[in-house]
Amino acid sequence: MGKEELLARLKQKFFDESYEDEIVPVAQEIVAQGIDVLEAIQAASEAIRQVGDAYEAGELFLPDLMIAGEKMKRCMDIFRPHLKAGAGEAKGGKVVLGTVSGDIHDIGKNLVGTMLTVGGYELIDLGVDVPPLEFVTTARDKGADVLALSALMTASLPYQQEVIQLLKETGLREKVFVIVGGGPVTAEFAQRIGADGWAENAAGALKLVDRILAGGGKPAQTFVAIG
Ligand code: B12
Repeated sequence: MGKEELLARLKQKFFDESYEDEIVPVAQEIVAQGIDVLEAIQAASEAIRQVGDAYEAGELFLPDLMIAGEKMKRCMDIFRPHLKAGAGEAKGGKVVLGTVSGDIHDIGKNLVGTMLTVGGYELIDLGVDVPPLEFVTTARDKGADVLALSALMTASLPYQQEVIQLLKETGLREKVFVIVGGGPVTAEFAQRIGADGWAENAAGALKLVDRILAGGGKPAQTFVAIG
């Protein structure tokens, strides 16, 4: 089976009424054929977003969303070690990452974390549903260079702004860069709430941290968007 056909089959698995484990052989075959796992992750991400669209349109239901999430995790378990194969040198920057309050989506966040780790950064992952104060105190206590905030729902977006506000109120805004991302987060929104940068996907998040940390003084002199 060729690359295009395999990637199409992977995407199709997100819509099949199949158990989550049934996607595993397809993902394994992709790895066995030496296909770039980043391309496969992108294909799976597109598929899971389409599942989200179908859910929003009332064509699929919450259990479908949950199974799709499990399928994505199975894929990532198989693809992740092959991202590590291209691991870079340790870069010395420390990133605190998490999904903001009220939001338990972690697939995209974990992907961002994987790319940053592969890219040589030290990662502190606070998990999901992280209150603004926890981001701020961890950044302070661990001496983080970058705070990376993920939000997947419109209802959780305001918490990204709240973290930045809290950093200002506690006099820590000049000590740490803030980058934001996630489905509903646009570059315009990121700039408006006073973040230092935004990226559309996990590969972009790594480029973003590279660019921001190379720039020197905190907060970044210019807002950086990687779309
Ligand atoms: C899978 C999924 C779930 C799974 C989550 C499993 C998990 N462990 O994460 C489950 C079933 C648990 C779930 C629950 C819910 N979900 Co949901 N879910 C999704 C779905 C289908 C896919 C999300 C995903 O994993 N995408 C794939 C990853 C790879 O992409 P990503 O997350 O966007 O991340 C990439 C970029 O955004 C970026 N990025 C992400 N974070 C960051 C951070 C930084 C700093 C940077 C730079 C970049 C960056 O890089 C990532 C990698 O490339 C989306 C649909 C969608 N369009 O996103 C809905 C969606 C997000 N969910 C939605 C909803 C409504 C819910 C529920 C409220 C449903 C319910 N009635 O209970 C609950 C919410 C629970 C809660 N309190 O959080 C809505 C949100 C609508 C809105 N705009 O507010 C969506 C958009 C579906 C829809 N179209 O209606 N969900």
